[in-house]
Amino acid sequence: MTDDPRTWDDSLLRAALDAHPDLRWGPFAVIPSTGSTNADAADQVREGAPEGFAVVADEQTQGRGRLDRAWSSPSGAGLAVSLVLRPVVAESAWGWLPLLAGLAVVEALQGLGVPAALTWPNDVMVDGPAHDGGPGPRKLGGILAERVEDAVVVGIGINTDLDLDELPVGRATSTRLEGARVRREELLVAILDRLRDRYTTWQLAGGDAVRSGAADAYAERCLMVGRPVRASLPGGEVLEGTAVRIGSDGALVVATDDGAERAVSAGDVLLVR
Ligand code: BT5
Repeated sequence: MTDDPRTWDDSLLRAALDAHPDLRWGPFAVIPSTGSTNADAADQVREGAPEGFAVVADEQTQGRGRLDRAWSSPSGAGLAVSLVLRPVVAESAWGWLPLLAGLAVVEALQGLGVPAALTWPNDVMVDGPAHDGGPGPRKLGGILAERVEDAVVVGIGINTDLDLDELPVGRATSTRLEGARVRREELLVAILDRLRDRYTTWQLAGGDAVRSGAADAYAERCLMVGRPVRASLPGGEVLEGTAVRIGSDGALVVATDDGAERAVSAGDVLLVR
């Protein structure tokens, strides 16, 4: 075992997995460097990869964010993992998958002492101003869920050991900068543990996130609910109001000044201070 958190340690991963014999994730492909773990997992889906297959990389050279944005994954400084899911519930409910993943990540981080929270749809944040003094909240991680054939690839990126001078954008942060000592191998297993629980309960509820308890759990951890937000909608419209709740379909419900409620199911939403 190595003490250097930037050196991936398979024995730590194995020990963490052994401590959770019911986890039922895997097989795992752990690779030193790749373009994007989501792209790799998508290739594996096309080759018939089973539910639970996971690709983990120490470094990504072409990490992807949502809406064609880039995700920075310098070597050893973050967790980059993509999971293959083949849900058995109706496809109309699959929009919840990235939210379930975000919820599981936040629950795992909170369990490790990191004060993480969500902003809609699935940014993993820490409340408070940016390290450079600009507006927050600070971004610790993100989720990219992509449909590939009859599966969904859920990609999770979390900054663990990035230092101040390595932050890709002013609003970024890392578990280390938040004062927590988190090993990527253990964080991975903690996330897989929470995600298995949320995903199984959701499937047992037929994909109903309200009945499975995920919708309430998500809203409790969402920094936006009850606060003013500005949403940039796909057609170019900008909507301002107060986020009031998460809809049963996973949309963010925004109340505008005239008292009307609009469900935002796509686009970018920011907190307004
Ligand atoms: C996301 O996109 O937040 C989803 C990120 C998903 C990354 C994982 S890593 C494993 C898997 N394989 C992949 O190729 N991707 C997934 P989005 O909400 O679009 O945020 C992207 C924006 O966040 C960028 O435009 C930057 O402003 C900022 N950003 C980029 N890298 C960052 C980082 N490491 N930490 C914080 N912010 C970052």
